[in-house]
Amino acid sequence: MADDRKILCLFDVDGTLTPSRKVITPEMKEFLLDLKKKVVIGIVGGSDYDKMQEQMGGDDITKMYDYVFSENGLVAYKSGELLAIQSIKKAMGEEKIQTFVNFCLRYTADLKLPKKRGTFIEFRNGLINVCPVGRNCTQEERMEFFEYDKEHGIRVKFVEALEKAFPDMGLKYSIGGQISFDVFPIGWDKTFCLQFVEKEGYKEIHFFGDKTQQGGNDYEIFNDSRTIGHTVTSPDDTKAQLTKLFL
Ligand code: M1P
Repeated sequence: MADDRKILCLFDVDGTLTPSRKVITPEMKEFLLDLKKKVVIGIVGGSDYDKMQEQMGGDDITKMYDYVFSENGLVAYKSGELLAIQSIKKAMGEEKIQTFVNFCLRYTADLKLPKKRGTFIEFRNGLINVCPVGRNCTQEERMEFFEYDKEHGIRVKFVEALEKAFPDMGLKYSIGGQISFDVFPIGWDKTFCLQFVEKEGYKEIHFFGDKTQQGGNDYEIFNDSRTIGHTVTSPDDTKAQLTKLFL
C-alpha cells in the first residue's frame, strides 16, 4: 500500500456525517480531515454525486477523501479518479424499465397524499429513485410527507405492491431517506462498493451508518463479513465513536 494508513473507514453520509438532509458542519469537516491523517476515508451514499457533494459542503470531495462512492458505489472514485460507473439502463433493458416505471406512475396517480408535486421518478446511473410526493417538493412539504409516511406507511406499502407485482425482476428496494425509495438490481446495495477496496490490503474495513437495521440502506454493508460495522445515531455520535477508536 502506498501510504502507511492501513485502516479504511467507510461512512454513510445522511445522518452519519451530516444531520439528516443538511450540509456537513465545518467542525465535522475539519474532524474528518484530521482523521484522514490516521486512517483511509471513504464515503458511501445512496444519493447521486451532485447531491452528495452539496451535502458534504460543496468541495471537490473526490480529491478531499480517498474514496467517494455515490449511488452505493455504482459511481466509484478513488483519489479523484473515476474507477467505474454502472448503468441500470443496460442492466434492466428498456422493456423492463418501462413496465416498472408505468406501474410506479399508475400507483402514484392513485395515491392521496397531503401534497403532490413533480418528479415522481428520478433516473440515475445505477438506480431508480421513486418519490410519491415528487422530488421538487419544498423542504416544508418534504417534512410533511415524512411525518405522514411514518403514520401511513406509504413507502412501505408501495414497495410491497412492487414486490408483489414484479417477484422475478431481480430488483431490490431500499428506503434510505425521507420522501423516496431507491430501486436497483439485487446486489447493487452499498456492499457493491466493497469490490473496489477489498483487495487493497487494508487490515480492517470499518463501516459507520445510521440505518443499519433490517430494511435500512446501511443494513447489508453493516452486516457484511468484510466490514466491521458501527451503528451511529448522529454526526456527534460518529465523532465520539471515531475518537474512541482511532484518535
Ligand atoms: O439518505 C440517502 C437517500 O437520500 C435521498 O433520500 P430522500 O430524498 O428520500 O430523503 C435520496 O437521494 C435517496 O436516493 C438516498 O438513498
